[in-house]
Amino acid sequence: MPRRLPVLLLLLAAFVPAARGEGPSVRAGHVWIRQAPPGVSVLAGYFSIENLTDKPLTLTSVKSPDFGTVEMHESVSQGGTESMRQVGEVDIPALGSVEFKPGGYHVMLMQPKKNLFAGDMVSLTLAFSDGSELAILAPVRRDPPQR
Ligand SMILES: [Cu+2]
Repeated sequence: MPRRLPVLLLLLAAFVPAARGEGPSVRAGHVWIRQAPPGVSVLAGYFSIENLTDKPLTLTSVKSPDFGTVEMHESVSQGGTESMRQVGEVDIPALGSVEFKPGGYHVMLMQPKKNLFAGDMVSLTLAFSDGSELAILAPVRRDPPQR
């Protein structure tokens, strides 16, 4: 029954603005991506996320149009050995924040679609458990930004 489709689309259109009207639930800061050494096609990205709501939130995914795959990782040191593991999600406490930084949480940006150098900007989209998304622009840098 093809005549049903326009009605469904109208309903969806009516719902989307309502969901957006609640304002941002998160804020990002200290955003940067470390330029990869020559010959390395995996980059690490860092940022802090602040939960502006009074309810716990979960960061459920990070995506970028400039990379084939983006994973969330956590660096762990065990018995003097540094390693990292993939994490499916990261909790951000109510009115709290989480830091993605060297030696801790980071995003692993893999399968780059172009060469990226210091000064380039990468767009990232962070998705959260409340259905909200945050689009951020991350500068590629050789060194961490000054705090
Ligand atoms: Cu990693």
